[in-house]
Amino acid sequence: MSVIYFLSDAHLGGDDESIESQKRQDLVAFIDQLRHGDRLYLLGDVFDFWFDFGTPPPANHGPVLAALAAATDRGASIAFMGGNHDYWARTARHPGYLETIVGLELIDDPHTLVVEGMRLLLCHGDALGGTRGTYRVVRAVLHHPAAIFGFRLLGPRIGHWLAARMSALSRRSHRPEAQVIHEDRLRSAARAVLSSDRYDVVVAGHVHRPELLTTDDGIYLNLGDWIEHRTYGRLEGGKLTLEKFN
Ligand SMILES: [Mn+2]
Repeated sequence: MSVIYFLSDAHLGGDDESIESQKRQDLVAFIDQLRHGDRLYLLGDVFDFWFDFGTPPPANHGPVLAALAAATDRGASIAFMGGNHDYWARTARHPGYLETIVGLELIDDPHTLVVEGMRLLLCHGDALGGTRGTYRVVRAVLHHPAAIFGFRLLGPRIGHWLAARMSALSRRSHRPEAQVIHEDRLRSAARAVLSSDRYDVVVAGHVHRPELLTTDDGIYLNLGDWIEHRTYGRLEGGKLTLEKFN
């Protein structure tokens, strides 16, 4: 029987090599378990930065990309949703590397999935319930075709350098108090979606805190991350679980 998996927030390439090599190795082992007919939903920030410059991707992503390509070759299907760090899988008029070479299917955020009558809302989490304040503007700019076109012109060398600076800045601004606010906000947004009665399940990532919450209105699953927790979602026979890779 085929299984559906959900995973997000590995932030590949975002840490020191000592941490990265273990993250990669575990993720490759996880992907290698996918069988014909299985489906994997990558729900954002799998890469700490992904922008399709139309050139080969950074070499450190090689093992994971090869594992993903091998999985699609043996008949697993893999959907990729961009997060706030790796939204830019398609930066030109034509499909990019992840689609053409790796064989992933690009999906929008949010994405509706219906499995045996179960209605799931899949999202990364940074925009569920609407964006606010400065981030609303930043996200709109970063998703704008003109900005993407301009960034693509910078090329991979300058582009990756800039992205690494931005990523380091955003990491420094993650205070624990702010983290709890983000978690609460996302949970509230998910509960609002569930109470609307249009969905039975909301699956998100982004806040790096694994959580499986069952309410009268449905289920909220947060996938956690692949940095500290190595957690992922699993759906089989109508049963949704939060799993930990070991
Ligand atoms: Mn994120």
